[in-house]
Order: sequence, then C-alpha cells, then structure tokens
Amino acid sequence: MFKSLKEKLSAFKKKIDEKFRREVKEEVAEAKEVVKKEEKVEQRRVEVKESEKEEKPKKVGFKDKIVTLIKEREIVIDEKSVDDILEDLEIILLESDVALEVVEEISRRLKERLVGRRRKIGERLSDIVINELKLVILDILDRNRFDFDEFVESRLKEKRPLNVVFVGVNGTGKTTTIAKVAKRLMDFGYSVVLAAGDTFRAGAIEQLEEHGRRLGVKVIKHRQGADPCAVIYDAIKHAESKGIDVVLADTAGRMHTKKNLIDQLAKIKRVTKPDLTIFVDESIAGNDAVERARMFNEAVGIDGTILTKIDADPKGGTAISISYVTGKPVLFLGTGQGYDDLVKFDSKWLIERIFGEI
Ligand SMILES: Nc1nc2c(ncn2[C@@H]2O[C@H](COP(=O)(O)OP(=O)(O)OP(=O)(O)O)[C@@H](O)[C@H]2O)c(=O)[nH]1
Ligand SMILES: [Mg+2]
Repeated sequence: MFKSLKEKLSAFKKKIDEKFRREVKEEVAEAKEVVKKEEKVEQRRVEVKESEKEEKPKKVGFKDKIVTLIKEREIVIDEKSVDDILEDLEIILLESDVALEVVEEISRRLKERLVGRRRKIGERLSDIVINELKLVILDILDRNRFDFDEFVESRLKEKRPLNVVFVGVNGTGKTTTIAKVAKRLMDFGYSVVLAAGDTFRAGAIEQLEEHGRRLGVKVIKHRQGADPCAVIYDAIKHAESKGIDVVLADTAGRMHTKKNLIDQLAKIKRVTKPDLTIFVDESIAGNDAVERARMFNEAVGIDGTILTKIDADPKGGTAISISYVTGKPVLFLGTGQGYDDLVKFDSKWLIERIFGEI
C-alpha cells in the first residue's frame, strides 16, 4: 500500500537531512569561533585575577561550551529554504496522483506553517517538515467528516428502511463493496436486502445473487434489461413489509460522460429517494477517479465515496484528494477482495499507512 509514495517521501526527507547537515556544520564552525574568542578573553581575565591573588574561577570546558551554545542556538526557517523544499514536495505529490488543487492547498498551508518558524539547531528540519505535512494532510482529510455507523443508527430510528444506492463507472468494485457493506451491517446486527439494480451487464444479477447466497442475504431481482428503478422500488417495499433495516442497491457501471446513462441514475434517485448515494471508485485510478467523482457529484449528487483497491495502490493521491475535491466524505476504503477487507475511513489510519515507516 502506497509503496511508491513512501519511497519518495523517504528520499525527500533524506535530501532535507543532507542540506541540514551542511547547515549544522557551518553553525558548529561558527560556534567554535565564538567560544575560542571567549576563551581568549577569559584567559586574560584569569591572568589578571591570578596576579591579584584571587581565587581562580572554575573553568568550563571548551567542548561543554560549544555543546551548550549549539543547543541553544536557534535558526529561523527562511522563505528560500521552504520554497526549495516545497518545490520537491509538489513534484512528489503530483507524481503520486494528488489532484493539482490539493497539491496547491497543501503547499500553501505548509508554507504558512514553516516560514519564519524558529528551530533549535539540534532539531531536524526534515522532522519538522514531515510532521507539519502530516498535520496539513490530516486537516484536509478531515474536512468532510461523516460517521456511517452513526448515520445508520440515527436514521433507523425513523422506522423505515434505509435505502443506499451505489453508483460509479464499470469494474471499480461496486458489487463487491455492496457485499462487504452488507456483511459489515449484519455484523453490527442489522438486517439487509440487496437490490439487483444492474440490469444492464450480462451476469451482473447472478454475481450479486452469488454474494447474497454466500452471505445469507436475500436479493431482489427482475430479469436482465428491466428498469432498475422498479427493482430498487420492489426491494424497498420488501424491506418495509419484512421489517428489514437496510436496502443496498447495485447499479450498472457507467461512464460519467454518457448523458443518457447518467440521466437514468438521476431517475433512480428521483424515484427511489436514496438516503445515501455512494460513489464507488478505485484508488488506483488516480486523478481519473477524482475527476469522475466530481462529475458524478455534479450530475447526480453523491453523499460520499468508497475508494476500493487501496491495497493495490502504490500512490495514495486519490485517497488524499477525493474528499477535498468533491466536498463529500470518504466513507470506507476497500483493502482487498475478501468480505472483511473494508476499513471505515479514518484520517489517522490513512496517515499512519502513508507516513508509518518514514
Ligand atoms: N484488490 C482489491 N480488489 C477489489 C477490491 N474491491 C473490488 N475488487 C475486485 O475488483 C473487481 C471488480 O469488482 P466488481 O465488484 O465486480 O466491480 P463493479 O464495479 O461491480 O463492476 P461492474 O459491475 O462491471 O461495473 C473484482 O475482481 C473484485 O474482486 C479491493 O478493495 N481490493
Ligand atoms: Mg457490478
């Protein structure tokens, strides 16, 4: 997970350290000069005092003096150093599929936090930069907080089934994610029914039925080619009559550029009035996924995103960017093909995965 981003950040940190080592050497040389001058002055004082037969003052060692002087010395982080650092960082972030507007935001905020900041000479500049970077990204990730579990719990107090519709382009993991979410809800004690709303792709209904069979969940289906609105509507009626808590509705994958297919989604929303419309996309798609999320949100309106295939993503930029760009929260991350490979979105978890070994 995020292998290439981690490697790049490690190299970035090393580069700052090298620059910092040169700086420290210069500082140490300067400190030595200062101490030497002091020593000379003191030597003269001692000679005078000795001639006056006074008690000889206790002498502090040359080395101790340098250590103290260096430790107490502070350096102000200047704009030029920050600009150099940010130039490298921006390239890394862009190469890692962080969306341009997010790169700019990270850079701007980091600059604000670093320029003019004082650091003790013993403090590593690279540690300061990485720590501040973590805080900035954490803040960006936390902009659109949403707790799926709390939402489900509070909405179910209304005593009608919760309707959750999953949308997105082809092959990104919608159907698998529906099965994972179903499993998770059942683990929490809720009852679930699945709606086979992908009536378009051959084999899609059977695929959902197979998940239903494995998980022990009922699937409401019509034949291939039927109106998905009718399928989802039926699933809601079924849930109402049987007292089932949650309807999870599959839909056919569609490109955000196909107007007639996007219009069909708008119709599904109008007719079935979902409590949540969740956009599913794969982390490995990078800026494409972010762009698709933006366009689905503009065209049909989404309440949040689930990013799949995080386990196979070396870059991480999609996860960093998608919520900022859409203004909608990330609800879950898909971390594998198994039913339990679903992690509730947690900014700290993500930061730990990105920066853990750096
Ligand atoms: N590694 C990994 N693979 C995943 C993840 N989620 C889904 N997949 C795999 O992605 C492939 C496509 O998943 P589907 O659930 O069929 O995707 P879909 O969006 O429903 O596809 P269409 O119905 O064709 O639009 C399958 O092989 C899944 O096992 C994930 O989090 N990690
Ligand atoms: Mg599917």
